[in-house]
Amino acid sequence: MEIKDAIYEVSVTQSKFLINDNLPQIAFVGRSNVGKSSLINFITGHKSLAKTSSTPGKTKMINYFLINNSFRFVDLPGYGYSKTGKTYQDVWAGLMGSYLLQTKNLLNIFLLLDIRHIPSHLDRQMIDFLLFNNLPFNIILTKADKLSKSKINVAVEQMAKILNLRKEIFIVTSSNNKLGRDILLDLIEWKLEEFLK
Ligand SMILES: Nc1nc2c(ncn2[C@@H]2O[C@H](COP(=O)(O)OP(=O)(O)OP(=O)(O)O)[C@@H](O)[C@H]2O)c(=O)[nH]1
Ligand SMILES: [Mg+2]
Repeated sequence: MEIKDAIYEVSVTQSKFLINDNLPQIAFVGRSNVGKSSLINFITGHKSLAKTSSTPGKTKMINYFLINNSFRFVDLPGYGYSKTGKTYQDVWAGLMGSYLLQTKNLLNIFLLLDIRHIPSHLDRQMIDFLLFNNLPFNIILTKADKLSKSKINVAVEQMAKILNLRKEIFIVTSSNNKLGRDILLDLIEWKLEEFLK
């Protein structure tokens, strides 16, 4: 699949404004700073489509991007970062939960984990949430450029074991080294074909 167009559409902070039209959506979730916005820019080939930052908590809203005029990428706020204490956490929990449960044409969720770190309590909660609600997802391991090739394989094995998930649902990526784009695009294409059947 080729990405011809990628356009920023709208940002949403309240669940009543969530987009629920006929177009399928693909969501990117994960803790703050894991690389969601960078991955969206890498996959679409648009350097500054989604705003990135080395300071955690950059993406605070749900951002919708229209791709090829036929589906959407959705950049969700990162979790696990709280500047203002509990309230901020509560806001994302509410909005994130609403998004994941209320979006009808949610084709797939990409849950991002840093390949170097053991999943946090919140990552595990997110995985449990996805499994419990029977939502389709893959785990994207980000920042693979930080590990040597041999260590990447070990990390995938370890993650699968720790999380008790099949190895097949893990996809290794690096936005910096441009790794994993074709696999992701093939998967998205396949999901879109299934949706249109
Ligand atoms: N080494 C390396 N750094 C990366 C990679 N992807 C993202 N980063 C860096 O990680 C930091 C966070 O990236 P973002 O894409 O803004 O992360 P995010 O998940 O969108 O963060 P929030 O919006 O805060 O939830 C930035 O400094 C990026 O440059 C990668 O593949 N390799
Ligand atoms: Mg972001």
